[in-house]
Amino acid sequence: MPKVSRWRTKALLVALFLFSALLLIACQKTTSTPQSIFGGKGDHAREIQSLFVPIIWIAGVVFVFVEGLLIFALFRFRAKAGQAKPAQIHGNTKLELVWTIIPILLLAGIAVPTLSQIHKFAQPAGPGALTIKVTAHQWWWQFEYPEEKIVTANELHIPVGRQVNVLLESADVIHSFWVPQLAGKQDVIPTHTNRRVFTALEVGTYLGQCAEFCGLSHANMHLRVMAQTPEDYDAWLKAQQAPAPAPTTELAIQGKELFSRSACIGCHTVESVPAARGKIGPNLSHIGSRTTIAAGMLDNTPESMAKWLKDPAAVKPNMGTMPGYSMPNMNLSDGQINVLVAFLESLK
Ligand code: HEC
Ligand SMILES: [Cu+2]
Repeated sequence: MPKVSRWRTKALLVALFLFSALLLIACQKTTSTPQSIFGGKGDHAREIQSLFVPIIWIAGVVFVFVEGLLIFALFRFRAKAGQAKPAQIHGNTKLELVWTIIPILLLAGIAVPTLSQIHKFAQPAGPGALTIKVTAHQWWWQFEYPEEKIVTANELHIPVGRQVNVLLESADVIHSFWVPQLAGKQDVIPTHTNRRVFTALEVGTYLGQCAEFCGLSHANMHLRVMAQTPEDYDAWLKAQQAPAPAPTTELAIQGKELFSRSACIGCHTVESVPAARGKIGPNLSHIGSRTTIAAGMLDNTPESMAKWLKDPAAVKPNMGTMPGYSMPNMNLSDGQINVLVAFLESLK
């Protein structure tokens, strides 16, 4: 084979490989992509999709048309050996008008619905909305329900069909609140309250993620939204408002005793322990009722709770970069961890 055509074959193979890789990425099932923006289960996410789909079609048609013309011209009008200089053309008013007016129409067609959506979603929540104050921390989320008087972390419970009015604040740097299946991204900025108003339309657990790089454990700053039927939500709310049941097992009783006189209370609030009113870490009043710990990094099991207490930085890297704000390694013995885990898991 001549050198040039061998090189061409290789280039073609590489291009084919990249193209099929791209194509195959699209073959994932939506169940394995819980953070997909498609097939949204919230009003805001659906509205975004209803904008995205027509725009991607318009952009796709323009792309294929323009690239097609380009490739056609490249081959059709290629200079040939011995060819005379072709005719030189300067300006064509008709053509220029056409290729100015068509993009104006296309862009206007995109801008009008986009701007009206932006306006619509900037509106304050309607009456009867559930207000939740979200405070983003490096690297976890606090959820405060001011009217219901509860504080929890990392797992946001909301009733389906009721508008939620999420007020976003940051305790440190810029974060971004994003639950793709429910609503679009919203930046969370220190010293400023942002708002994201949306309604979950179907019962389910929706994964979210901080979407603005906020430090070295940014990728470990997950959240979950549990959209529940109004009845299930009310039951959850009642349980959160009530004090956690007093520990009954010997281990858990010892754990409560140890917790009450440890540094834990300087950083964590537990309603049933009067001395524990710390605000630096997540509120642990009902930590036993959460499905995950450490902002969604671990399932909430006694084993993973023990792992966390043994060395938080081994679970969530770079915790130690902010002494006083992140959970330190408390150098606990296995016995101490054992009783603390029993106590924490009893806080249903
Ligand atoms: C200097 C403050 C500080 C101290 C002391 C501290 N913690 Fe923490 N703790 C935190 C912070 C901050 C987090 C959140 C870390 C993250 O997820 O990024 C946390 C997270 C946790 C979590 C996971 C909570 C959740 O919602 O995922 C548990 C459980 C916990 N701490 C228990 C304890 C116990 C028990 C002690 C005492 C032995 C203790 N902490 C001492 C600051 C502290
Ligand atoms: Cu982040």
